[in-house]
Amino acid sequence: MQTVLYQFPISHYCEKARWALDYKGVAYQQCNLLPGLHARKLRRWVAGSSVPVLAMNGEYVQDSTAIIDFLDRQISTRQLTPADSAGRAQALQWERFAADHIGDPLRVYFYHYLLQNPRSVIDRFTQGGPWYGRLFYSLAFPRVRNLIRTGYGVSQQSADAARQRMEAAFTRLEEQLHSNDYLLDGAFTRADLSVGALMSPMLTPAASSHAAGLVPAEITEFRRTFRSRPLGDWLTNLYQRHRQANPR
Ligand SMILES: N[C@@H](CCC(=O)N[C@@H](CS)C(=O)NCC(=O)O)C(=O)O
Repeated sequence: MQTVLYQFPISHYCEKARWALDYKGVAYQQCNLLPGLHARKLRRWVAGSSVPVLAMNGEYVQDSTAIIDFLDRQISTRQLTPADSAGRAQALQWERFAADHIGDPLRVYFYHYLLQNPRSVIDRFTQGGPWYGRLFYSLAFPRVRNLIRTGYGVSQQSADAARQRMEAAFTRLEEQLHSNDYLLDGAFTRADLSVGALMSPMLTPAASSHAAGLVPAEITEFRRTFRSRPLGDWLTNLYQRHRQANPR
């Protein structure tokens, strides 16, 4: 069985799984699914509809946290989970913190602004996916947009609250890091990987493969503010030191 990561390229939870796979040196293929059609493909293997889902060694593993657990069990080198139980508990606590205080609110904030410009979302949703992606969204985008807004509770009010929640989390992380490189005692762990991956949309350059005009002004301003913080430097350094793409 070939190792395959079923994913959305836009998803920061999928970036968490990609980073873990690359860090472990696993050779894998990415299978990009179209948000809105993805659940049909996944339901033959897993119970829920969320990505990432990893197919490896005869198993289908859903959820980025479960994927890191699985990789640490399968591959003994470059452990991402601390060996001692106290360290493990702390790492998992930071991983949950990253999801609750960054991953989920960041998605609300970004979608609130991105969904106002269908082209910017469709470009991201169809990147590296099936040939019929654009055709699908030319018909189904309004419905998919409603599902996203309802599913994640996206509104101006929730976007404002999400930004406040993230800014409080950035402060909390800066307090924890102080001048250290890592969240836990001097070593890179899944705590750093999780926080780093879920903050990765803050680093995406405004003018990469997408036209700069397609990044809403609110997101550009949020990224600029973030990058001027100590945490912005920490994230850039973390990516430089620990996020080598697996040469494939
Ligand atoms: N707890 C999950 C969260 C993953 C998640 O929220 N994935 C989103 C994309 S960012 C998704 O698949 N949404 C579509 C769905 O749930 O059907 C994890 O860590 O993998």
